[in-house]
Amino acid sequence: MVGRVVRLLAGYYFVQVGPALLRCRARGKLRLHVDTPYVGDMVEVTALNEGEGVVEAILPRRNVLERPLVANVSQVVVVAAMASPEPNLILVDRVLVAAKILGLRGVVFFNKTDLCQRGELRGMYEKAGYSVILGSLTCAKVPSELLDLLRGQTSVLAGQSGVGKSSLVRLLCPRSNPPVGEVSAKTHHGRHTTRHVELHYLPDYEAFVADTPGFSRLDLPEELNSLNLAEYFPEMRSARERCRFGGDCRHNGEPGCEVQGGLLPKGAIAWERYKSYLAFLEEVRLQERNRYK
Ligand SMILES: Nc1nc2c(ncn2[C@@H]2O[C@H](COP(=O)(O)OP(=O)(O)OP(=O)(O)O)[C@@H](O)[C@H]2O)c(=O)[nH]1
Ligand SMILES: [Mg+2]
Ligand SMILES: [Zn+2]
Repeated sequence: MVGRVVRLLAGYYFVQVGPALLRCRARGKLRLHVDTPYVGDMVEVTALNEGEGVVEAILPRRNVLERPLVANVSQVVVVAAMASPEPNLILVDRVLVAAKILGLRGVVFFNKTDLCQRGELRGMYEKAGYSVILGSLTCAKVPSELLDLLRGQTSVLAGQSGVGKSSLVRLLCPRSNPPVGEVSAKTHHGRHTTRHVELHYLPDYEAFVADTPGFSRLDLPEELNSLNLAEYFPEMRSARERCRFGGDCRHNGEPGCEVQGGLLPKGAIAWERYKSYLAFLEEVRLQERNRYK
């Protein structure tokens, strides 16, 4: 039968097969191959007795996320807080660009609306074509729109430390009990509490969710260059045909640029997003310069 690896622990692979969780060893011949199962892998298993089993084979992977190492991911849910910690929008945009390059759907969840309301953030990301949810987990309820977006998906939660990723997993999956950290009053950062990667199974939604440790920096993917960067900002794509220099326009001061002359003044692109774009453009240009030196 086929199941999904949800956790690696002490040399065992925990495999979800329907409602059952099997504790498995990998078949000897599998271990001799270079490939060992990853969290997220679909695997062929043989059940033994008492919740034990053997992993016989790994089915082909649709994709592999490297950090954290998870196979067969379908979407990234970027979690940010309205306050405590202050939302780092450039970091949100970095994660969205990285997700887009991997072909993953991006969702943005702004948590902690009990502390601060910034309604403009919704429009800013919706214009860019992303699903956006605003909510607060303090009421111990996961926003229903977020539940709808998780349904049937394998989602990786990503974002700064202290924004509420583990709190979300704990509400989604009360039995899993991931560590939830206190936000330090001094730095407004959560303590880095989440370390290993694990898929939490939500049977009611046929969904899997992975928590990840918070981070505050993320390198841009190497596939980016100054000419393809705008393709990963969905709201800028339409400019390509309209800029005077077409696909050669970097949307940064060129004459007849549709981004600066049309989309920005019309409000079709948010200034904050364009600021992220310019910051990434600068970074990518530096990389290009170093590469061709
Ligand atoms: N005010 C408020 N606090 C929240 C909300 N959601 C979570 N918190 C608190 O924020 C703190 C950090 O939450 P965590 O879930 O540990 O954050 P995390 O994103 O998992 O952090 P790392 O594991 O460090 O990456 C905890 O004290 C939570 O109780 C919310 O909606 N409002
Ligand atoms: Mg956490
Ligand atoms: Zn342009």
